[in-house]
Amino acid sequence: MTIPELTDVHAAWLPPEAFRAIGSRRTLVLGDGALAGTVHAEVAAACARYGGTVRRTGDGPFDLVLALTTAGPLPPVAAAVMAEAGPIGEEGHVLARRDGVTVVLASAPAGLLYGLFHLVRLGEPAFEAARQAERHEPATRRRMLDHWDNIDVHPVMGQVERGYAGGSIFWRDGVLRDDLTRVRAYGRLLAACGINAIAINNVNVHATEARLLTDRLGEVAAIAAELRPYGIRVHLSVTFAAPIVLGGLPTADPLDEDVRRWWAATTARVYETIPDFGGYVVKADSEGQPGPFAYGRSHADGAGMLADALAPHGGVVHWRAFVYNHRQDWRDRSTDRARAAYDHFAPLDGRFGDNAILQVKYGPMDFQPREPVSPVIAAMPGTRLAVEFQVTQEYTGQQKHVCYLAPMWREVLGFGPWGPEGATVADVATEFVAVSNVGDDLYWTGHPLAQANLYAFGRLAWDPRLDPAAVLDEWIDLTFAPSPEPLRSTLHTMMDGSWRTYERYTAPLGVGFMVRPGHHYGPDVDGYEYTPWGTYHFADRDGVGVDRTRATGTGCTGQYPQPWSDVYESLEQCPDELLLFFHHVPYGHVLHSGSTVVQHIYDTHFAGAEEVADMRAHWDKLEGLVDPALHARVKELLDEQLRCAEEWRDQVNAYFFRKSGVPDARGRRIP
Ligand code: GCW
Repeated sequence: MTIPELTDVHAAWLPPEAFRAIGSRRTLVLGDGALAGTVHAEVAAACARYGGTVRRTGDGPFDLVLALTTAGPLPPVAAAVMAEAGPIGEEGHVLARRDGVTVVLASAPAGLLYGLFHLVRLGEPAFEAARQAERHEPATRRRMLDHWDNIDVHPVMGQVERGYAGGSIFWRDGVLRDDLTRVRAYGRLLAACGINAIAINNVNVHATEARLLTDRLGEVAAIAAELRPYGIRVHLSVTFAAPIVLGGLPTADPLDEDVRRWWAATTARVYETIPDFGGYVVKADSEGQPGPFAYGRSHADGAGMLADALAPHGGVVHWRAFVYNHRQDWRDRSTDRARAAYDHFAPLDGRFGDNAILQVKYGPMDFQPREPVSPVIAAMPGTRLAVEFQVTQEYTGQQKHVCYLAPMWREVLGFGPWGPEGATVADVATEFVAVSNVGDDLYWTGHPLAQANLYAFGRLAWDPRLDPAAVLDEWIDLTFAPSPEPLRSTLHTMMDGSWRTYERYTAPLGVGFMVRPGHHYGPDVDGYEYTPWGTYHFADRDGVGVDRTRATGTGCTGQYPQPWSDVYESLEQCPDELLLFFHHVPYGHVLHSGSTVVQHIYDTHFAGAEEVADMRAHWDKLEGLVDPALHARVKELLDEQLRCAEEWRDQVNAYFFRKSGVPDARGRRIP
């Protein structure tokens, strides 16, 4: 196998330098099969560069042994580690160092691959002090990315819906790319942060892309072939109307026998072509996509039909819970979009089969920089849940702004406790999914620093307890290896708090949106206020916020388990950062912080824009320490981030000053 080694900026968190420690050692790779072959090829490529050696049999001396426990006979040092380690899960590995040899053991090939990348992350220290056997296992079986790529260029959305990094890495000019080297390199990057599944096309399935399921299946197979050596399975977004649009049937009713037969036969053909195919992703009855409601059927019926078609082949269906009325009347104060997913899905708990996974966005609205956790996550103990995050920065600066999202995701994953067992989101989720942020851009993600979000998502999906600040340092150390000071600490300072900075200069106190309609970039406080989309802030001359209480509002607080149901209901207990998500309050309302709502708005907006100016000043100091083209790209983007943050600051502050008539207590200029 050839390793798609990309150099410099293309290499993201796997630059050649990251392999120096391994590549300068004497290594034994023991084990058969394709993924063990990948491990061998990776080590061989590193050795070719750094002077080490790699063998697949024979006696030592070795500095590193990477072995499958089934490969036997193991060298004595590895056998000793194995005796100590006990059983190892399918994707896990055990790492130890004794008698001057570093040993990585796995019971299955994927574990060996993840063990290799663990060594890459550790670098030189993996070959220094002795180590007791440490076991590393992923928290969940599937760690998945959803691409919103189209084959064709959509007139409004472009080729990648909500994509900010150029065109698709899979398709170009309406056909599969001839050269899929970058797809292989992408798989390599993903494996190195723990991802093992991707859905390759948009959940809004248009006519051309629908055909990936049938006559264009060969393209899916070609992509799967590139990703397979890195342990990644391919999934496909399908349209619920496929039996009609592809099969020529008069209906897509999930209880209709012909429809069920069509899905069974079509799915069987998919598995004949791609035996390790992962399964389907479905957005149904959402934002205009077809679904079971048209036939008077439930979403459990719809998901069940696809789960049944996939079950004989070991596949799964990811069924999205993002179902709400996007044509609501803004005058109707009783309809609350935040309630919709719970209202639709909680009553169906227990009705999704074992291979149906309900995919729930982390918040009840839509990927805002600050939302409470979706109440669906706590409400469906009898259902397998995937929590969906958005790595692509639709609402968080569109990869023009530095916004390191892992601290937000970590808060969501650790949210709780609720119930007698004190559960958290990470405890109840079966898996984690995120919308990808890559495209054919030179740096993969448009903003070079946005690579950190992709990396961090993979790492948190592997281990939701990781500290986002430590993950950030890992990413910096790999990407900018050997990351000398002041590069390392400056990047850390710029990025670690950047999500909170973004929150400060955009919509205040959890109220959300206030973005320009359609493309969602930049401020427009009333942009969505009188629209059918269900995303309102209800500001008037006296106050702002959405009353979602049981006492006087939409009752959304009642969807939460205790203690959160009461915490959110109570004006006194509701955390400041979510105040306007749950309550409508006067501008003079005093927050826990001691500030009034309106003064908080002014203060945070001035502070947020200032923090961006600081970020830019930090970056200027790194000139000469990073690749000049990369430096220039980030510098240009920071100029835009500052321009945009000032625009947000001035629009939001002016809006609330004009509504409330309350001057800034510190007398700063509000336009
Ligand atoms: O956030 C919204 C986006 C849509 C997207 C939708 C979804 C793919 O604005 O572009 O459609 O969410 O998650 O389905």
